[in-house]
Amino acid sequence: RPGQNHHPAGPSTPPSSPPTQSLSVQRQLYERDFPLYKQPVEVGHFSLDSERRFFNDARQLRYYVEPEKSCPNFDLRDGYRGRFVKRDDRVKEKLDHILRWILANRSKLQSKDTAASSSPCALGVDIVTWRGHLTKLLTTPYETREGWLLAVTRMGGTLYISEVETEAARRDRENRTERHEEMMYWGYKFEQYTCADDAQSLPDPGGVVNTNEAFCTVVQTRLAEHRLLFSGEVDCRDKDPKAPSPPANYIEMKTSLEISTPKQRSNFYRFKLLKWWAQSFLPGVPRIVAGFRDHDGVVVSVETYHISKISQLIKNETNCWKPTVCMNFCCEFLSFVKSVVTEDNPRVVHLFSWDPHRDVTYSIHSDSQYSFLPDCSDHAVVS
Ligand code: 0WD
Ligand code: CA
Repeated sequence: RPGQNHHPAGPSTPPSSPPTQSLSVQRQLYERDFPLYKQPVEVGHFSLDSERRFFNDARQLRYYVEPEKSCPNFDLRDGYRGRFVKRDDRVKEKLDHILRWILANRSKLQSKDTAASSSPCALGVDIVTWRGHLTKLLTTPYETREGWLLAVTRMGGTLYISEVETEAARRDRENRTERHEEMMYWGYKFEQYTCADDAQSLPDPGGVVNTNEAFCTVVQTRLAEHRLLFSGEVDCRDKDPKAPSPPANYIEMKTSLEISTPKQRSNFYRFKLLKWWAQSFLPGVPRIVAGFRDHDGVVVSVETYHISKISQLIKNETNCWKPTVCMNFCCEFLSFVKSVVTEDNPRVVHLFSWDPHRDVTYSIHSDSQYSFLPDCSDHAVVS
């Protein structure tokens, strides 16, 4: 392969030299001090209704209601046939909802200095993306099974990052077993058992589960020199009116197989808690409520995990993941992207590609199937 490797933490590249061609994912390269990660600030939110329509408000935000018993016996299979409307996951929405939110809330973004000065960056942020895409970057140094494709376009000085489904992921999606399809429902059903529509009411386990519905927070933060704006789906909030302001009052709901052997416990810490930690740490969601279920989809216990305590929890685990490796890799990837994607053009996509046990590489595409931003002459796309 031509070109050199982008060296993390190496001497900084002079601005005139050509960008490097690849980025290494090896963990030991990222074992250094934790990078600066500013406390994420919620700058807005939006809702998607039962028909996946966008609303610039919090109508889909739900309220957590603690289960009556520590062993609640929730039946997660209930309603799978008959009271379930599943989002069409063949439809790729790319960044469309975030772009709509930005159009409706531009004024909240332009910070005083960018609005007044001649900053080359119109939005005042370097990176716009989904939280889920950043989660994939954080977990990459520890991922051994699934690769990813991330499309990147520079427009108005800001880099937009949108995932492209890999061939392997498409095959997996098209060949899911009936059992797997049903198990994907269980997580949503658990939310229905524990979340109410307002602070005064109770959950309604007899209602319909509709996975088109979503409440998404939009947060701003900074990872080292990278100013980030991203959105992530939030399951519910603390119903106490005295709870802290968002995102500190948000709660992430999860389900997992009950842990009955040391092997299961170790796998849970090494693999599942990594994904849970990365996903909630990014937007500053402080708590996860986990429902542990048996093989028949019955929740046998409920436990709360505080994100700030997870790194302590895993410290005694051998061969475990390190938060600093996750954050340093993500930071280095964003620097790599910035050095590569210099052309400011909504029609140009740099497609970054990674497969387990390989380096990150990229290819360049103009006016291709990968384009995901509206052209200036094409306002219809997001209006
Ligand atoms: O363009 C894309 N490739 C995707 C866009 C893939 C996945 C989601 N989305 C959009 C959807 O609009 C969704 O509402 O992003 C939103 C969620 O974004 P996120 O928070 O950045 O995604 P992530 O952190 O991966 O998932 C958060 C939750 C999931 O909760 P669990 O506990 O399972 O991690 O969002 C839900 C799911 O409840 N979710 C989805 N909902 C609808 N369609 C999808 C999906 N494809 N993926 C995850
Ligand atoms: Ca969840």
